Amino acid sequence: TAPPPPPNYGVYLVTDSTPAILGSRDLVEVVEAALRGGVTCVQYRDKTGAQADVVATARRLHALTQRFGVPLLINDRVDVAVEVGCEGIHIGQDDMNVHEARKLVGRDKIIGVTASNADEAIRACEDGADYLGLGTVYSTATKKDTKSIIGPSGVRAILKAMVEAGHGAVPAVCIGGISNDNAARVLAQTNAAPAAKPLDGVAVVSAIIAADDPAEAARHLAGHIAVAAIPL
Ligand code: TZP
Ligand code: MG
Repeated sequence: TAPPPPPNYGVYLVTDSTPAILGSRDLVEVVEAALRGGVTCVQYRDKTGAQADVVATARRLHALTQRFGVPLLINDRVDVAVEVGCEGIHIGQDDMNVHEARKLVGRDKIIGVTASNADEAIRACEDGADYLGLGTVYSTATKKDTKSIIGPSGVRAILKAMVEAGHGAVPAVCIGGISNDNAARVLAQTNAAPAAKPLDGVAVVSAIIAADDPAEAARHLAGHIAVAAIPL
């Protein structure tokens, strides 16, 4: 069979199951609303759930994302992705490396890597990452990460370094503290001419998962992406 089309990373939703962000709602229902609103890619991120629960939720999410024709990636837990047979994984700098992950998931799955500087980004590209998440852009309660706050200028610098190292074709999104209030500004600052390479989208957690109306939040973000001339 033909390989699946390359994913659209425009409005990239990363999930969070903690009460502080999800509240008492059902994650799968929130993700369904977000998909109706226009989310183009979903990463299931659960750092603490028991394996059996995470596998069960991942299966429900995968049934849902398949209905919408959107890829489902699993954060860190490569074994879950393999068991569920979803489209790929996302790993950070402290997780297994891309080579090991590739052996486990296979050639046809998507491997995303978080990078907070040019060295990490270029190494990930050389190791065969399929896309990069660049950040943390702004400090955020969702990830208590104070050492790698890079701002739009840091994202721009990484994109430039990627192009200079010959990896301009690797898709990239930014992540960390992106909201409906600042998304347009972040995209404008990052992609302003002469951009080495524009971002392919923005990744958010709380802007959608914690929103009163996740569908409306996703729709709003999709509007910013469209204005930034990123094809959806
Ligand atoms: N990686 C870098 S920042 C972050 C992750 C998973 C969390 C982003 O959450 P939010 O709520 O979109 O700021
Ligand atoms: Mg990780």
